[in-house]
Amino acid sequence: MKKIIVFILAGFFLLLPMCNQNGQSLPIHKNSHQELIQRISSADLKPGDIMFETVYTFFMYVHTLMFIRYEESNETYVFIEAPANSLVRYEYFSYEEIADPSHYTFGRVIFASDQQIQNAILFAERQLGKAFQDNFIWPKNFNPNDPDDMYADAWYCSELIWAAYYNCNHHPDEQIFGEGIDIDYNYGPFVKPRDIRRDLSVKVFYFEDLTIFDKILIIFDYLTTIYEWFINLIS
Ligand SMILES: [Ca+2]
Ligand SMILES: [Ca+2]
Repeated sequence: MKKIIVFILAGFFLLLPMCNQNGQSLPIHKNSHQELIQRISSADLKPGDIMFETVYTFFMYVHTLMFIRYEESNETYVFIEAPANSLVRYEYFSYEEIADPSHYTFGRVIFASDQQIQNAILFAERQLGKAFQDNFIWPKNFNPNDPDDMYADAWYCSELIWAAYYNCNHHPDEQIFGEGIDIDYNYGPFVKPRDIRRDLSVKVFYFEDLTIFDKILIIFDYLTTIYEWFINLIS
């Protein structure tokens, strides 16, 4: 056990300098084999991008929202979310709010075509006004019409975003669901915000300089990815 702790701490201190201050060039991230993590401006934000809400004190991603559009008239960024204890709705942010470390982590589904992104947005919009799924141990489901699932037409935050992309091959009017882009990193019955952030289809970027907490999160992700790879190798 001591050796494991020493290894983790050594990895932490060796890898920390690899995170630079401007949010670019983070070769330790699991997505780094695709493209390096970038810092971008709000002008580069695209509809369909995913915003991750973070609680730093617990190093946790607690919420995901889909960016829909920017409203110039009131300088507002419009998102769709399935928030706890509320209906699926639009939510509105200022630049200062999305540039805050609690919100500045974004993901883009890099393998999605413009048509697929449009379908994902349309699917999310069709869920507006639907109920929040407060049962987190109930298996995720992309089909809102599934007669065998009492929570099929209710959503928790990351389930909604995942389903939107998993249904992105068809316009919602076609009522054909599934077999789109699966952005649940580890599959299984649940899709947590972190599962989406870690998925290889999702390129992560930031609006502002990385805080020390983000650096720790990235290093933690890196170490757990190595651990999971090792377990897969020997099992
Ligand atoms: Ca559901
Ligand atoms: Ca999962």
